[in-house]
Amino acid sequence: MAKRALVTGVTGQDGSYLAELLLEKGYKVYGLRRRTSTPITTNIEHIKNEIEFIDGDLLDVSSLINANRIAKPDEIYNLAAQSFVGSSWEQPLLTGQVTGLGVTNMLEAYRLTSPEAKFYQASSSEMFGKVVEVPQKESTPFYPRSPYGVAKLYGHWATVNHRESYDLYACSGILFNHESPRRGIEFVTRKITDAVARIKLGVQQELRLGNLDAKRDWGFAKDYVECMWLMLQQESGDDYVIATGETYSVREFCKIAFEYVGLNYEDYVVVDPKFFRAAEVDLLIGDPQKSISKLGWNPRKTSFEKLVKMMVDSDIARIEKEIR
Ligand code: NDP
Ligand code: GDR
Repeated sequence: MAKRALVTGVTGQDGSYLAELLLEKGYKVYGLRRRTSTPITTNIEHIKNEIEFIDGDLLDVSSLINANRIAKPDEIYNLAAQSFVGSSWEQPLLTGQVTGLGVTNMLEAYRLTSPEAKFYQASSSEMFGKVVEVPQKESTPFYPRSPYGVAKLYGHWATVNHRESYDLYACSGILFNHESPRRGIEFVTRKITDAVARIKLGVQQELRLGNLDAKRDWGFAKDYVECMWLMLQQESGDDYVIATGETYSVREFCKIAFEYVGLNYEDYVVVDPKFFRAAEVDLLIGDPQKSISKLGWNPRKTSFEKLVKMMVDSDIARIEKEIR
């Protein structure tokens, strides 16, 4: 019998790579999808006929119970969230409801409907926020610096608490930034590679960014979804930091991306205070030791430079088609 997985956030970057991975492994994949007036399914266009979609929203617990009843999942991956840190200051309540309380809605639907399933919660390195310890690991104290980070921390503890209260197999994956050609255009990496492509092709003149000195531990999303799956193949649920163990600044990302197409970032990047954050996370660098030793995961499959180049190549190909 094929295993059954329920994936929320299936239209997003991670949801699309995870759905691909699960389909490759022979799973029957159910994707929770919100109703929108103009659906954008670019990330899953190539596999949309293989996914069974169920309409639902993290804010509507009855839709989540319904999704569990239809999917009868062996594994549940809760990837849905208001995931953009920048927007979380503009929509703090929505972020709290979706990214925070939405997790409890999912956990309750899971507990009441499919308690035998294994549950994955998409937690975040943003929960570490202010630098307390370097590198950050599972035992590092949390100090979130945005409404998003605060909401994710609630979701993390809700997951741990459900595991401990009801003896459920629930995992919290504390994932550091991971990127890909499918990354949302508002995130800094994709904003940079999209701009590099447009500037190279002569359809954009400059790139306006905020804090160039912020440092992130950036990995490749396709490698990271493997870890989500691995977490649900163990004997019991646990929490894991997923990271590469390397950190680079936004400035370094720009330098490599522009240099790759023969340009100097200093000629095009303009610092615009409009993109500064009310509170910044200056430095993230994760310690992936536990995921290496317990899950057998390889954090160095895709190098930083390879990731940057892959994203630039993909944006150049896309924009060439657009302007042709
Ligand atoms: P995306 O922003 O690409 O995807 C978010 C997904 O959530 C989309 O499918 C979106 O649907 C869905 N969604 C948003 N609101 C709701 C809602 N109210 N009900 C149901 N679905 C909703 O995120 P990523 O793929 O990058 O990230 C996946 C998860 O991992 C997120 O929870 C994110 O916070 C977390 N995370 C991500 C990291 C990263 O570096 N990428 C690192 C650490 C954690 P729609 O298409 O309709 O908007
Ligand atoms: P982040 O990703 O906040 O780390 O959250 P983002 O790419 O938005 O920002 C990374 C860093 O770049 C700086 N920055 C800018 N950011 C954006 N978006 N736009 C700019 O113009 C810009 N200029 C500089 C930011 O200040 C920040 O320091 C991502 C999301 O995927 C979360 O959902 C996830 O939980 C975390 O990664 C881990």
